[in-house]
Amino acid sequence: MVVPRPVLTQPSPGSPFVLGPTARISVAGPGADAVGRLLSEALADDCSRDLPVVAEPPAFGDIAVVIAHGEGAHDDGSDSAEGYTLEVAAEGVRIGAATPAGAFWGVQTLRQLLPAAGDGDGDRDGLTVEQVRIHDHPRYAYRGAMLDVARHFFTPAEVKRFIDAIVLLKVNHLHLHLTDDQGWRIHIESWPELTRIGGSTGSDGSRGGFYTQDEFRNIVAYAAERNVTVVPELDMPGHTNAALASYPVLNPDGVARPLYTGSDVGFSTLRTGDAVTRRFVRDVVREVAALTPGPLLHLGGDECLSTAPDDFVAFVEEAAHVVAENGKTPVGWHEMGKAHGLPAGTVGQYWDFTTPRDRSAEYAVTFVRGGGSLILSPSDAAYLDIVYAEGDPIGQDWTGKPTTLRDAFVWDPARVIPGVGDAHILGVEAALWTETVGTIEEVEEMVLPRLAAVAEVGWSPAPADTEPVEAARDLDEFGARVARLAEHWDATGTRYRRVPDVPWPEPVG
Ligand code: TNX
Repeated sequence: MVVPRPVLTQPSPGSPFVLGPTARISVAGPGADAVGRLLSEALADDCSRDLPVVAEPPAFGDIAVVIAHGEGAHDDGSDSAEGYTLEVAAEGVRIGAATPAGAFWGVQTLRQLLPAAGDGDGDRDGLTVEQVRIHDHPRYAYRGAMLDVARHFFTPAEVKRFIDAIVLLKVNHLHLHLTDDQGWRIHIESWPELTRIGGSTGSDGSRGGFYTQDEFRNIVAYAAERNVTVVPELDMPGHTNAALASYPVLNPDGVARPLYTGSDVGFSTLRTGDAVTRRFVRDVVREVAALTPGPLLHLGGDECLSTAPDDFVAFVEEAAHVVAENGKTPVGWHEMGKAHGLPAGTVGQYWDFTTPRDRSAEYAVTFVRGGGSLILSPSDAAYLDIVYAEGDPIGQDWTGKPTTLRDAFVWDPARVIPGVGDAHILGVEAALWTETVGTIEEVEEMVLPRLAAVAEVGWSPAPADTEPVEAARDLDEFGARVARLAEHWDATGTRYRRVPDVPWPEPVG
């Protein structure tokens, strides 16, 4: 009963494992101690248990976390970077992995197998897990969730809460959409007005805010401890009204724009081809690259309806080279594939529908031709700001129809863009845009449970080539597993939407 569904689950008969009062977490191998401590914290949240972490061999009833070569769960005995094995027996639980990342995902699986029991009023003696042997590793190296902190700002504490929610689903990238028309959210020492002015408000006149560089580093570190890589996005040359309001010189006519709190897109553009704009791009990319240990830096490039087509191509090519010169791999929304002079290896993020329209597939293929790969975020499946149902008070409906749990679940990344299979797909990402989403509770309710579906699409094995995707993804079976997740969401006070198609547990409280 795990989400995402593991590669191999072999239940066996026999007495279950009981998490008894003297249970400990026994750790061995490089990095196991930190993973053990995260497991201990998680069990405190999930089921109000306080397990000590010890660097001693496991005794009867303990949970062992072992990190060593050969534990990485590949069928041929080689190590998968994020793979793990989980063995549950009456004597104890053993999580084996070749890396801390793999062990951490094994921990998430164990959390899901254990019954969650809220604030200590649950049945503490009844924490049992049936015997099972799980072998697991991801289909894609990149499973992402995007949070738009530009439209509505979310504090560092709220972003951490979001990270806590995504890791339970083995999502390993947090894409932060840091800049847009409505706000600039990362402090830039060399251009301080970006946050002083451009960070002062947000969609619907909301509170505004920004991360200092220390706060941003702290978010990155919190994520890294949990095997989540932060992908910062500086969206340009469109979606830049907040920057244009902060510095007159960045505007095509040299006149500062007023701050913007509405929901239109496509109306703003930097003054492309200008020396000051070039310096601006070099400065913001350099500072953000320096704050980012991860390999990817996202330049946006979407919906640049106010930039002349030739200027757009010249601008994104130059900006992407600046990213590469700063040691990062550029990422761009698929429109950036209009440019054929991007640095080799530039990653594209596809956001058109699961059935491509217009020229979106052609633009996406540009990245593959250039030696790069693709992240798939089809907006009719993976845009989690789209309403669940007609008439919802929160969410957008521009895709033409609501995105149900089924829509988020029943699609396959290798069947979206003709000619683009797994060899050219880096992974999948669910995106939460926040024009209409103002609080972290609303964020959670838009994301859960649909993120569980996208996470499973990104982690679990591909359907057989011959199998229609509708047959491969059994919504009833998935819904039963999602219902178990709700126990964890209830126990940790995480909000979710009680969509149809899921046999939800009785509401608590
Ligand atoms: C499209 S798709 C956008 C965002 C909006 C979102 C709303 C893409 C890369 N950009 O600017 O927030 O739709 O659903």
